[in-house]
Parts: sequence; C-alpha cells; structure tokens
Amino acid sequence: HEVIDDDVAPLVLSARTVGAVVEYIKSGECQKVVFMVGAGISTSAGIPDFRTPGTGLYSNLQRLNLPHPEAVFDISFFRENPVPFYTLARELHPGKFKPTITHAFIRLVSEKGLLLKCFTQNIDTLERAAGIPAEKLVEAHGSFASQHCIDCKAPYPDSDMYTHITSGTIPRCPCGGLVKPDITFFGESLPHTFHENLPQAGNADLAIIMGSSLSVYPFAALPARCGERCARLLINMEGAGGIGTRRDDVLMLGTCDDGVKRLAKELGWEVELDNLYKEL
Ligand code: CNA
Repeated sequence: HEVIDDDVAPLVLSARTVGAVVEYIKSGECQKVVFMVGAGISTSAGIPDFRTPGTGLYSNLQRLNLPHPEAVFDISFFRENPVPFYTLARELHPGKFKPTITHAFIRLVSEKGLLLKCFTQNIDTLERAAGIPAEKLVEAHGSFASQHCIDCKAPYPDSDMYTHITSGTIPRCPCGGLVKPDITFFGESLPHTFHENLPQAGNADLAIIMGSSLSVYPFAALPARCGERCARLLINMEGAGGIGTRRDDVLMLGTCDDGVKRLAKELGWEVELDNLYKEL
C-alpha cells in the first residue's frame, strides 16, 4: 500500500491530523460516523486478540493440539472435535468481562446523535454491554448471545448453554447434534445483517477503524466501501488495511483507549466519557 503523498491535499479535512478530525466533528459537517472494530478494542478488558505475537490466542493454542490455530473456529474441524472450541469458550465467555473506555466512547458518539453504525468483528458482546443501541450495531461475526444445533438448527436454551460453557462440557441438542454459539466460523457465511448494512459504510462522513488487523474478509473490505468524501481514522497498535493511502486518511498509532481519550479531551467530551464509563 502506497501512503498518500504529503503534497496531495485532503478533500474534507483541513489536514491529515487528529486535530483536523476533531475540528471536522466540531464543525457539524460530520453527521454520520461509522465504526469498524475488532479484537483490539477488547484486549484492555482482558480478552486476548488473535494475532498479537505472544499474547494473542493464536500463539497460545498449542496446548489444544490443533492442526493449525484457525481450526478452533473452523466448522468442519468443530464437527469432528468440539473440545478445543469449548475449552477456549470457557476462558472467554461473556459475563466475565467489562466494556472498555473505547466501548464507552462508541456509546457516547451514539448519544451525541452521530452514530450511523458500529460494525464489529468481536463476539464478546461488550458493545451490547456498553449500551450501544441494537439497531446501530452490526455483529458481523455473530455473537455468544444465542446458540443453535448445527444439524437440526433448533435453538438451545441460554441457561443450559451457560452451564456447559462455564463447566467446559459439550452441549448437545436432543437430536444428538452439536450445539454451537451463533458466532461465524471459518467456512460459514456472515449473518444477513452484515450484508444488509454494507451500504451504510458508503454513507459515512467519518469512519473510525479501531483494534483490527483487517485481515479477515469480507469484513476487511469495509473501509474500501467508504466514499471519497469520507474521512477515515485508524486507531490501532499497527498500520492496517491500507488506511493512509487516501486523501482523508489519518493514522493514530497506539492503544484504542489512549486514542479515544485524546479524541474525547480535544472534543470537550472528557467528563461525559468518564461518567459514562464509570456507569458501565
Ligand atoms: P486480530 O487479527 O487479532 O487483530 C487485532 C489488532 O488489534 C492488531 O492489529 C493489534 O495490533 C491491535 N491491537 C491489539 N490490542 C490493541 C489495543 N489495546 N489498542 C489498539 N490496537 C490493538 O483481530 P481482528 O479483530 O482484526 O480479527 C478478526 C477476528 C478476531 C474476528 O473474527 C473476531 O471474532 C476475532 N476475535 C474476537 C475477539 C473478541 O470478541 N474480543 C477476541 C479475539 C478474536
């Protein structure tokens, strides 16, 4: 990916800086904000991401004896051997973790009337826990919030699922089929809501992409759907998805929590953000 030349002026921002993004939001010209987020917004809650070397789930899966790390989320492998997935699910199950200040920031943008959609790859349901309205949320890879039999597709009760997940045992449907949370595994199609909401990426005035290596498709193609007059801000530990190659791209390399705190401070939203976060 070629980074845009300094000589090329941005179209909607006054400069390719965080300050200019803040100015754009304050100007009132920016009315529709779309978030595109991944595992990096939840690492400070204690949930490891996939790919960070050393701490990511993929570096810590050897003990599960998988043919390759992605197999834990592969539907054909799950049919043969659901144990690794349920071992992991026990460690990662929702209810154990609290939303971060980054989740609170998305909620605040919603309360300001500026949130068009929040597309998330995360399955931890922390966006729901942060009170981001359901109609604004697109859980692109599903979530742990419901579950079905992979054979007869019958729903499975939440309370029974909770018992199995917390004890690390394998839930089975009365038909004998395996039960799986409604998270999208490799080899499965994404939920309808993802496809239905795709055009919203093209309607954004500002896209804030946070905590994702943008390596899982089709989600990773979302930022490319932003229109030419959409500013794109990446808040991430590392560069990702070619953000920085367009005229209105801004990079904020560092943690998501530090990034949103800085935005809130410069926007004059610091106290509101802190209060919202404390209530979660
Ligand atoms: P990933 O590929 O592991 O990438 C995470 C990205 O976030 C990397 O670029 C990191 O550098 C960056 N990062 C990590 N911590 C921070 C931080 N504190 N601040 C800023 N950046 C940080 O994960 P993706 O989400 O891109 O990959 C998509 C997968 C991961 C989806 O299918 C998810 O379902 C899956 N996943 C979800 C969770 C969760 O629900 N919390 C956890 C682990 C994996």
